[in-house]
Amino acid sequence: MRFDVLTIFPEMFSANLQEGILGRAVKKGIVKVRLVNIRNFARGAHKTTDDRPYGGGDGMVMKPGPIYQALKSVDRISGQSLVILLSPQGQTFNQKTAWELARWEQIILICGRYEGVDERVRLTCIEKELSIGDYILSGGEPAALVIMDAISRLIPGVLGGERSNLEDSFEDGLLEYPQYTRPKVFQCEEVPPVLLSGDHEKIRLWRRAESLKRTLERRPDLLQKAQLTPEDEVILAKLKRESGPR
Ligand code: 4GX
Repeated sequence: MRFDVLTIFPEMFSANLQEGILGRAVKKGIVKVRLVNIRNFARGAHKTTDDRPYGGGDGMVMKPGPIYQALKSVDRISGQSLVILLSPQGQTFNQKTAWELARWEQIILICGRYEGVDERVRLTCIEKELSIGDYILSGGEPAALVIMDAISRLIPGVLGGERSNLEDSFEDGLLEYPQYTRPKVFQCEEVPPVLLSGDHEKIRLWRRAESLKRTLERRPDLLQKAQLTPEDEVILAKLKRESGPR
């Protein structure tokens, strides 16, 4: 997977691209990230990337020229690259979107600042517009990092000894069960005895029930789309009887 990130703040990416799972994937060369500074494609002595909006009003708008030229400087893998604009007006990014995007060989992410980008960038350059959620960021950079992180985890070889994607929250549409490690007692709270029992089938059932319980309590909306087995339905019916009516 190759990411080309167009930004006026390339320095915002260094720590995230050097540390953790994403950092390791970059070091291994499984994920390649090229940062393109939009300012390098701005003209004039001041190298301005923004300007006042036609029609008046507060704030500034990113000029189309520098973004267009920056995009032209990126060599695209033909038929296998997708240009994405990060913006609150995009389709909301989720795990399903991450799997869809993981199939592309090259993803070009455009990070806007200020009040946004000139509409003609959208019209002529953008193939997909994504939002990472309903809140306002100061720029698309954190959103680009979120998207690169979520996609990279799905590329074969990126998760080494770590747990597989299939075990992860959301991959079966449910929230994760609670995790415990040593010590056995912490702040008077004990580890559930089942986890010390060594009975792997009992542990599996307990964890599944906890996942279903959490999802029912915190994100009942997820249960509509979750992949539930007949065993899950039995557990869920019991949980609903215990908590539900009253
Ligand atoms: N998920 N922002 C982008 C400027 C902007 C506006 C419109 C392009 C078009 C955001 C989000 C987000 C704030 C990043 C506005 N650029 N991006 N910026 N939520 O809030 O992705």
